[in-house]
Amino acid sequence: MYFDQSIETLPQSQLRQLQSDRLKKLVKYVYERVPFYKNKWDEAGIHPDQIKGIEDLHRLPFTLKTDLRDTYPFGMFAVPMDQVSRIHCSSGTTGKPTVVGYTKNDLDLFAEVNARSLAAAGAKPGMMLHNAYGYGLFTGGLGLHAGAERLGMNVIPVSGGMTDRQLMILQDFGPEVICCTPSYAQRLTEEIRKRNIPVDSLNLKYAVLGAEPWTEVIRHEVEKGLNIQATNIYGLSEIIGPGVSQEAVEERGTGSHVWEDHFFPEIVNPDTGEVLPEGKDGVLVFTTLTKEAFPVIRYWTNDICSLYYDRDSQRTHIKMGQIKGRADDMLIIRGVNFFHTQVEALIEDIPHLAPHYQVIVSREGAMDQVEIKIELDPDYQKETLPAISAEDNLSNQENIRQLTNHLAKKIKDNIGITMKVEIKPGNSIPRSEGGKLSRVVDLRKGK
Ligand code: DLL
Repeated sequence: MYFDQSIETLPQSQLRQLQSDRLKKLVKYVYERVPFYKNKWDEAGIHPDQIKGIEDLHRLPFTLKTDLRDTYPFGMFAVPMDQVSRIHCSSGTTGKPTVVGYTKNDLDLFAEVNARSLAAAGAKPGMMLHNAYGYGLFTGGLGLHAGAERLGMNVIPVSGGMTDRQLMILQDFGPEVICCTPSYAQRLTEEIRKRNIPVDSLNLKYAVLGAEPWTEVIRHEVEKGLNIQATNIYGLSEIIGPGVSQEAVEERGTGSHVWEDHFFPEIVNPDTGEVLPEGKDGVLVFTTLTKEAFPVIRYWTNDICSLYYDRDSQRTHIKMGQIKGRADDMLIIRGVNFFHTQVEALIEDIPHLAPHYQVIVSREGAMDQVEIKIELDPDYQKETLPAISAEDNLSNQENIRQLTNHLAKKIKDNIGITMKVEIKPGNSIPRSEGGKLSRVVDLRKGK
């Protein structure tokens, strides 16, 4: 379903014109209002008058996370503080956060793009949304909340955590739609199974999952376990929060439409910054075309993915593939680059493993070592492997040994790195407590 059919299906030539008109206004706006841009562009010898349309965007310098840090907390704001209606922060566990601001119009836009996203995910006016994204400085809770209200839904502002209460609400209130991180959807799926809650007793139909990387493996697990259709929502605080792009429910697995009338995406080569063509993997870069309080020009997200036009889709907006990971989370092991999502994707057709895993990186001498700890599928464990322990009978140990070797070989063949694999019993790997789950533990000193 569309929230705004005319804009979501706008012919690409008209979309381009709209983007060009918006960009021309934007470059003047930030040049006059944000000293950071004026200084940087003056230094680079580029003036807003030289930007005649969206095709000139590549001439402008990138904006980096460090630029936002250097101007902490409000140095990148383009309006005086009395015109700022709200502040959010980017997630991040160490150091100072990145602070972002919204005018009244920005909040309106935030609601609109999230309403579009929810509608594309299957939600309809009158449906109830169980919103399990965190409320607070994190943009997830309030962003989807506003979107749901704009669409005409009834929102339950559950926020993250307190799983018992979440399960009670899911059973008693009967929401049709849930939004949360994919790892928390896994957690709920697992709790529902463990507590023998019949999935038919829930009324859920759709899940809108994002804020961390995930693959088809988790989609299959939660779709099956909750009897729903799950789509991807992507966004980041620096651009607006959730609602930068969204997968359409009928096109699951083919990428997420970027709402490019407001957020113009580019994919660039991580080393040279050169703009890459459709379909190539690189760093995702965004320019906000309509934001007032915190506009950003060519913001280097550090997220790695590709962009392409899906000519089979009714929606004309460009699609981005699933995020493989963040460039700064990319592990380089003995000269080979990899993201934890690559390991996750490999267990797709190994039926006895569950997508609960951890990647542990350590250094022995001069060598980096990677260990994958992954859990057995609980059903498999119950039926054929009552316990995995030293006292286990040999055939069980032999099963596990074969499974371990199989996964290690698959990893070596597909990723090109020898990793140690350890298969663990159920419930031994940390679960999401409600928010983003970190699946990589890097024990290397000073990295
Ligand atoms: O995570 C905004 C959000 C909230 C998105 C709710 C979706 C749903 P930040 O905390 O600023 O904002 O973190 C942004 O999270 O640069 C990506 O690395 C990652 N990320 C967000 N969505 C996805 C996704 C929110 N669907 C950072 N897939 C981004 C993979 C994602 N990674």
